[in-house]
Amino acid sequence: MTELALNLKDGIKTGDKAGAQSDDKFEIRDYLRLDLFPHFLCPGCGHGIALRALLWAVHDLDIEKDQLAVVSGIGCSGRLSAYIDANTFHTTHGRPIAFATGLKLARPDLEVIVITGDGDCLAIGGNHLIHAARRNLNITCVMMNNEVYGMTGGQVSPTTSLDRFTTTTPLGNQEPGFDACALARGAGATFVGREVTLQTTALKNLIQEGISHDGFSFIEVISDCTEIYGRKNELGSSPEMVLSQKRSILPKFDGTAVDKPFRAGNWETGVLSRTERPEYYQAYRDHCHKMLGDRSGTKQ
Ligand SMILES: Cc1ncc(C[n+]2csc(CCOP(=O)(O)OP(=O)(O)O)c2C)c(N)n1
Ligand code: SF4
Repeated sequence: MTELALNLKDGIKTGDKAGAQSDDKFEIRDYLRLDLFPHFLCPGCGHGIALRALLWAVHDLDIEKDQLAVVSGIGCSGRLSAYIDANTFHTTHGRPIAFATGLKLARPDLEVIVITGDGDCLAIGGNHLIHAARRNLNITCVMMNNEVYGMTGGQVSPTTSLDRFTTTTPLGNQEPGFDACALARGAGATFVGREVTLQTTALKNLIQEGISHDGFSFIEVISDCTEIYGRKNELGSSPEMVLSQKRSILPKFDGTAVDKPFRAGNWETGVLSRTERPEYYQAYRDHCHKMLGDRSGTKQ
């Protein structure tokens, strides 16, 4: 895939490092397509804070815009890629990891980041998540978990907490929610972490570590759908919702939560697991060289 083909949106300046424009001080505006503003997020939506943390991490890692590719699915979370001034792909519902996999294999030089939601990533896209984790390709998946299908009006999702009201659970949800981090870790993700939007600096640092990790990184952002989920469950205003995130953090990760139904009120945060094993692109390349030999065709 050519670089030209990657620059789907107008406005990206090749070789432009936004940090250079602002004396290395992070200015979110340097990374946004301001011509698309005003953005569509509801006031107080946690996804906006998550986007800021992600772009701040990109800034601190000195990733040039033309080296960054952000792939997203469909949802309020999925819509975020459109606002990022880099190579962006707004793909189909549940498929951003599949698109990102093809992109990374074709252009391993790019920093490939997936933005997805709990519905996009764990329901329709669940298969892609587990196989990407198994493969250990060097991409970073940032999943924004607001426990609901926000964009389509608030249907139940795989992470909806027990007894919560959604448009499809009018009497309260009775399905135990998913622990996405446990799933990703079990499937083989070599970097797994979770953070709440209230702790934006910690979230930025976590995303930064995930991007720096050589292998499949899965980061769950505890986000808030204030307008639909919050309103329907009488969870209060946006500040009240983010403050309740903080009360839901467990003081220390002891590994036992994996066996319990995952629900609001027992989140382990920070880096939950980090392991080393061969990264897929490099391992596949080395294997091909071994089997097919170098350019002279000699097997090694
Ligand atoms: C194949 C397909 N099925 C269903 C939809 C409708 N749809 C759009 S977004 C969405 C859910 C998004 O929820 P989530 O990923 O949690 O993102 P959020 O909006 O909460 O950020 C659904 C079901 C679709 N666009 N395509
Ligand atoms: S519907 Fe919910 S998730 Fe979507 S922008 Fe509004 S608050 Fe955010």
